[in-house]
Formats: sequence, structure tokens, C-alpha cells
Amino acid sequence: MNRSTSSISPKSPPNPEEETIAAISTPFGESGIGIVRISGPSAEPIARKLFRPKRDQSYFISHHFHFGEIIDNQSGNPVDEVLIVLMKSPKTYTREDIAEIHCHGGYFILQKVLELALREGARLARPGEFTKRAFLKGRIDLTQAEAVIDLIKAKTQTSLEIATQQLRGALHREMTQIKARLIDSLSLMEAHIDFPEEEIEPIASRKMRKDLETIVHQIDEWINSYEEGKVFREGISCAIAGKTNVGKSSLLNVLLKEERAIVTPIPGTTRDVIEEVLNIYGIPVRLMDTAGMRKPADSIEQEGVRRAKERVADSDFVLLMLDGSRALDDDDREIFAEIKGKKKVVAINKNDLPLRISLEEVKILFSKDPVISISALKNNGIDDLKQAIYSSLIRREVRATPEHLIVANIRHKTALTQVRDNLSNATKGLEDGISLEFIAFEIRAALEALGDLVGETATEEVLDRIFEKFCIGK
Ligand SMILES: Nc1nc2c(ncn2[C@@H]2O[C@H](COP(=O)(O)OP(=O)(O)OP(=O)(O)O)[C@@H](O)[C@H]2O)c(=O)[nH]1
Ligand SMILES: [Mg+2]
Repeated sequence: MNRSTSSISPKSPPNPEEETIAAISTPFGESGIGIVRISGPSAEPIARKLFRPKRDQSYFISHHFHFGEIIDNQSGNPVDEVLIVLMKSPKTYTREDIAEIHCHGGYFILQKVLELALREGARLARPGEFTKRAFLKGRIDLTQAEAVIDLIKAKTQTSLEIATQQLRGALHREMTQIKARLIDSLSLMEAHIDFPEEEIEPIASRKMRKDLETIVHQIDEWINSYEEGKVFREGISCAIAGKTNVGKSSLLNVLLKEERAIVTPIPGTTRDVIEEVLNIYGIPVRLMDTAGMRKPADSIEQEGVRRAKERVADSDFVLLMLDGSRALDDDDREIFAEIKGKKKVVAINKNDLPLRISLEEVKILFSKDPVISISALKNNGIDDLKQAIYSSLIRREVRATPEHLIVANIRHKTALTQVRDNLSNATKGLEDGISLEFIAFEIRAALEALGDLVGETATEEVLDRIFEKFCIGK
């Protein structure tokens, strides 16, 4: 399916895809190699102008590397020794001709090669424009284009797997199947709308209802997977909260397996917020060690406590730490008020020392939250704590690979909710014996929402919002 831009927005300029775009596709900085990518009808002529092959080669073999130099034609000077690969359309990332110049990865070299490409007629690519072209040319649907950015940003194995699943078209395939089933139902209905004298056979009507119900049920499962998907894709922020000296910094260190934060027996050691990213069974967790909360002794500590409270209030999740070797006191109780309503796990630390805290009281106070006994000093119970954090966020077992389709993108969830609502209305209509016109209307609305989801009917505005999140060169 080849989408022309005019079908997406009548206002878009005529065929911007005719332009050849270029960008540096590797990060800025020094590296072994760096890549300048050119895509569009002039990719080959531009590559020919810039490139001088080492061996006498009058032509490029598509999808093969060629060794040579990039020459600045104005000065006649060589810029860099490179490998160049020309990929002729359509078997390319954008489905257009692509030239990739693999230079040495120096900021100046790459900038220079890019400038030469622009001088020869390419224009600078916008963020995500290569991927956008792949979408506009119909090589991938919108959910797959979105997966590209998730793949690049993936921080854990699980977030990578979710992105890969989507990039390979898992969502796209499911949507295509649902679409086909809805079109079947719709055509049956339309036939009866056109010839009302012929009633739909009760069997056909029952089958149609059953089919719609199955689809609604399936979509519900995907919608419900969103909370989990979001946690894996975006990660969570988690503040370690507790009064001074309970062992917050010790816990951060033991979780990170490095001496990241200063630990001393003096209460009020941590002043600033210390932040590190931790991978808890595939969940990227932004962990924050904060100043112990108590009546501050000086203005520095006062600022520390203010920051601690702010972070606790803003975080998605709280790890409340109590000192098991001391009875609960007013400092603890003040923190309980701060974290009211937060999703949390309670860690009772220092279980290597005699127990002085009242476990009953803690369990009554936090009846809805997991309470885990640990020793940050002796590295006891840390896995239990990680499991408890995981289970508070994800309803299924700790497993590396999600076996079902996970919806991790709010845009997808919103579109699926729309589809589900329309189809629920349709099934209810069939149940109540409401006119077929009404039911057909709901199914058409569901199909439209599906079209938005995969990008068939997405507006230029929606596309811009999606692709502006990409890096330049992708
Ligand atoms: N026995 C025992 N001591 C611990 C344990 N965890 C931490 N400590 C000790 O408790 C003291 C305070 O530890 P920190 O990790 O600095 O406590 P904190 O909560 O970060 O303290 P502030 O930064 O002052 O709020 C240090 O002497 C630690 O060695 C534990 O599990 N068992
Ligand atoms: Mg500390």
C-alpha cells in the first residue's frame, strides 16, 4: 500500500518525498566510525559526486560496500577515507535510494561530509524523517514506526522485547485481522440494510455477535496490558523515604552494588538527592536516595529535607524504610503522613540487630502494602524486596519475556479504547435488536479508530507529533 502524502493532508506541499535528505546518523562525539545517511532520488548522483573509489569502479553495486575517499570538489582536497554503500530502492529502510557514507567518527569530518552532501543538493533531514518516509511509502505502519524510537530508547531487556514485538508488526497483524473480521460483519449488515426484506438468519446474527464479543474481550486484554507496558517502556521513579539513619543510602548502595552514596553512623548524612537507574527484573527504576526526614539541624539540612519531600511527592513509587532496631517514633509518623496514598513497599531494615520495632503496628499501619524485612548492611532480603517492588507494579510473575501482546503506548491505548467502546455498543445493539444502521455506524467508527491506530488515516499533525520525538538521522 503506497500512501501518497496528499491523502494524509491536502495542505502538505507537493511531494516533499521527491527531495533528497541527509543527516548524520550516529551520535556526536569521537568514535570509530560515524555515518552520514542520504535518502531520496538524488542519493546516488550525490554519492557519485563526493566519492572517489580506490579501485577503478565506474558503477556502484547495490547493497555492497565500496572503499574510497570523499573529496571536496571545490578545493579538490580529500576529506576522509570511507566505506560507502549504495542501496537502490525499494529494498531499503525508506524504500528510496539510500547512500550511507561510513566515515571516521569525528565531529568535524561528519559535519564536513554532511555539508558536501547538502552542497550537492540534499537538504537536512528533520528528526525521524527517514522513518517517516518508510511509513509514508507503506513499508511499515505507524505502530512500527513508533517502535523504532522505543527500540532506540529501550533501557532493559523487557522494554527492548516489547519494542521488538511491535516493530515486527505484532500489533499491526492483530489490527489487520480485526479489521478483516469487522469488514466481513459490516458487509453482511450492509447487504441487509440494502435489502431489508431479507432478514439476517438467526445463526448469522448470533455468529456476528459472538465474533464481536470475542474481539471486545481481546481488545480489553490489550488495554489492560497498558499499565504494565508503560512501566516497562517508560520505567518508574522511586524515592527511598525514611527518617535519618535508617539505612537509605546503604540500601541504594547495595541495590546498585557500588558505594555510590556516603554512609556514616551520623544521622543527617545525606543532604542532596542522589539518583541512579536500576534494572529490577526488566523495569527501569530511577532510584532516589534522599535526606532523612526529621526536624532539620541547620539550613543545609532544611533544604535537603525540602528536596526529599518534593521528590517523594513527585515519585511514582516509594520505598519506605524503617529501622527495625528502634521503636517507631514521631519522625517516622511524620513521614507516614507525607507518603499517604502513594504506591509503596515498606522495608524494615537492620534485621541483623535485635528487633525493637512493633511488627504488628507496622502491619496494621500498612495493611495494603508489602512489608519486607531486610538488612542493607548484610545484604539480606534484598531479592525479596526487589520481587515485592516488581509485584506491586506488574501483576504477573517475574519473567524475562512477556508472552502476550503488550500495549505500551498511550496513543495505542486510546485508539483501542475507542474501538472497544464502539464494538461494545454494536454488540449491545445486536442484543437489544436495534436497527442495523446503528450497528453498522458503530462498526464503521471502530474501523476508523483502527485506521488512526495503524496510521492509515492519521493526520499530518499526529504524524508530526510522533516523528518530532525521533533523533535526526533516524
Ligand atoms: N546493623 C545494621 N546497620 C545498618 C544497616 N543498614 C545501615 N546500617 C548503618 O546505619 C547507619 C546509617 O546508614 P545510612 O545508610 O547512612 O542511613 P541513611 O538512612 O542514609 O541516613 P541519613 O542519610 O542520615 O538519612 C550506618 O552506620 C550504616 O552502616 C543494617 O542493615 N544493619
Ligand atoms: Mg543517607
